[in-house]
Amino acid sequence: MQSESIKAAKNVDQDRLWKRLMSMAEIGALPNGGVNRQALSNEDILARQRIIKWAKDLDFQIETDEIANLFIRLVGSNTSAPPVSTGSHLDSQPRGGKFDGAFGVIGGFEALEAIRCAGIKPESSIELIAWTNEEGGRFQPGVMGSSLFAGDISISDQLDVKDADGVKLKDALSDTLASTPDLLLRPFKSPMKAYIEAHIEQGPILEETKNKIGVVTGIQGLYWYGVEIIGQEAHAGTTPESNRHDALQTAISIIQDLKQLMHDETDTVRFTIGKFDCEPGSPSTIPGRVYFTIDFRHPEQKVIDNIHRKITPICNKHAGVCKVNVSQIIDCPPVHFDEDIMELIKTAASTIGHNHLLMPSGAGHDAGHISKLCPTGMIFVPCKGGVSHNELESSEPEDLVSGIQTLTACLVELANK
Ligand code: HGY
Ligand code: MN
Ligand code: MN
Repeated sequence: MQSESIKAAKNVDQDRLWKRLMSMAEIGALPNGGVNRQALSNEDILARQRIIKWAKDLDFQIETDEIANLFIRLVGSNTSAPPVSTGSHLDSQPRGGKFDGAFGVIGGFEALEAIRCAGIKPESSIELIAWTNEEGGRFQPGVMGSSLFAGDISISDQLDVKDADGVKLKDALSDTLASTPDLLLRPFKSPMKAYIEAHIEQGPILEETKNKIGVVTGIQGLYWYGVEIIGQEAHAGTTPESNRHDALQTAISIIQDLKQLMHDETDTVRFTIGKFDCEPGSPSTIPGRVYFTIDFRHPEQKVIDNIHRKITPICNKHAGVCKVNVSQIIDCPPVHFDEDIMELIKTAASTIGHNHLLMPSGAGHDAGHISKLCPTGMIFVPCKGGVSHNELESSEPEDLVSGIQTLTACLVELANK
């Protein structure tokens, strides 16, 4: 590893990193210590404006694109070479933690500042990206900004998606873009030399094995579906069973059958029904409409395919007098990260003195889509008890800084290669 890479890593400042993370956590702060900073919301806009101000203070170059992904660049000596990139997301779950996504964005920003403080002008530029709508809590699908950037989905299919209040994505998006009027727009799929994302593990393995750094081998397959059941609203007191088109009872039969399908002795399948709407939601009206999401994950494509092909038939089997519509929202096959990038992360961690562990990611990440465009990897750091997507999510400053030291060394090594 070049001395410049290590010199840059040594300039990573733990207090500066922590202060910026806590400053970002003020935006959308919740009473129990978490954040609600959902995609393209006012809180998301404030978060973008805050990091843009920090970037302008350091003369970094800033650009955006038509889904409001944010690009913050430390310009290298060879401005025509594609940048080495890092990034993650600023949007959160409705009751998310301070570190999911924000650590990778603020940590990437710290890497740029540390390189600048070290007086290093890398050969290729080094770029931080804040991807729009990774979580997909407000507007489905998730990993929207990175999948649009990678060309895996088209923006025209997203613009009319509505949130729970009926706000269309295109309206929230135009407000967000209007909040950064002076930024140049760049096209999707702009070239990248390599991409490394830093993220909290969101699981207990690093903490349990007392490792500082997770060298991520890949991401398990992640599939989302939306199931809509249309029955008929009717009076709870006067409608006999034989006349009921009860959307909720149909949903219950479907979900019980899905639970059977997803049952796995090895406890490897991850099956979640996270969003469940039942209308009109009044005690004495028979539910006329139910909408719920299916999130299932597994590391092996053949298991995924076997489950995937059975989901719609199960839903149709229980439809009865109701109408059932099944739509696929996300289909992210398992991802394997670049071997050379993994080797580089291992070398950087060892050289700096952080023990490390090769491990897969149970959570989905923007790096999954970016891995189709360039050599990609991820760096994990421990989080307390592996708790995430929960206000109690927490991580130690010493662990966070170890991850960013490792990231910084990798970015400079790649930029000077
Ligand atoms: O759902 C996920 O895996 C990611 O944390 N959004
Ligand atoms: Mn995340
Ligand atoms: Mn998340």
